[in-house]
Amino acid sequence: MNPEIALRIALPIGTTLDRFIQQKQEQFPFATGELSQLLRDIALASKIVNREINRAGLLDIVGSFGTQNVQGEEQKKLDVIANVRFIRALKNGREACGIISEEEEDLIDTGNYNGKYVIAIDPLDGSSNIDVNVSVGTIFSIYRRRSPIGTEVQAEDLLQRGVDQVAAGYIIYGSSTMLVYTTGYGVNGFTYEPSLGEYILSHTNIQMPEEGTIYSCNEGQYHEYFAADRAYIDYCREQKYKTRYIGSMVADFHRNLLKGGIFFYPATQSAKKGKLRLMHECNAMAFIAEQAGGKATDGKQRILEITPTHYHQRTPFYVGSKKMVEKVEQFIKQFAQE
Ligand code: AHM
Ligand code: MG
Repeated sequence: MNPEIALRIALPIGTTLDRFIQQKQEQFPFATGELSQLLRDIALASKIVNREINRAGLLDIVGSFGTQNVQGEEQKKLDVIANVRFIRALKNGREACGIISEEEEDLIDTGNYNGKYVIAIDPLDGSSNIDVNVSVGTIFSIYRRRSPIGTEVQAEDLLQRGVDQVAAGYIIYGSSTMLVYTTGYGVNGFTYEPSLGEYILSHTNIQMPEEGTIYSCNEGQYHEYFAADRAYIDYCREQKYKTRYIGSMVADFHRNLLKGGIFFYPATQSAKKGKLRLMHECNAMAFIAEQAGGKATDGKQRILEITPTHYHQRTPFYVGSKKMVEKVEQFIKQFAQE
């Protein structure tokens, strides 16, 4: 037999995401399967979005949709497509009673009053990169609802702190497509195998290096940043760290998660709360970072302990290797005292 074929047959395909979720569920005696189903619904929607992204150049789906989202930002056609796909999958899956999306102003009542969970989602993060074939992502957080099962979803169901997430994850549509998630018991990554239509376990129990040499921020904003952030950037330059900034947080975060590094989007002179959304973007990344041994703060406070007051709340965000985040916090503390 051709040795290459023999090798291919000999190698097992590996654990599929479905099988992995099922195995994990079996470890919890009282788990009833709803959370597992929810994760499967998200994975299914991501496969459809992945297909659309892969064909983006061939279809008339690059460019602007001609509308703005709730933050007044231009919506790309793929933003709208991804939003529809995820919301539809979550509604049809029947496990989520409410959803907040970065693309929608209000809380979406799915009508699934018996659903135990609520979701915060950024359906397509970094979408300004889509027209130029650069990686984009989806970010999601899952919470247990607070209002009684069988009733309408309430704002209080969503306005929970990040520490209350029961699961969070992201999908990176990159050189390969990966789904990375945590349920609070470590972080695992699955790579999409397009010919099988399956996510296969490829990165088990991901650990973020404690220290790193990559810093990711929009350095073009240097003069817009406050003194502490500028001083930290100066420090990174002195250390001869590598600067890497894709402009898609999921991609920047994913690289730093695997290689070690820090991503930050601080407050600026004109945007005192920064740009990134606590509920749709930062909480999920903070949960994953902490589960992988990393750290996430707004410069002063742990991201996961911030109590949100509105769905589209923004926050300065520093996330990555523990020691790097601690270093930037030192600068922030020092400059606050001066
Ligand atoms: P988006 O959700 O509208 O795509 O914005 C979030 C993105 C992040 O992925 C990325 O890190 C950041 O915006 C880039 O912003 P900037 O161009 O200001 O550096
Ligand atoms: Mg976003």
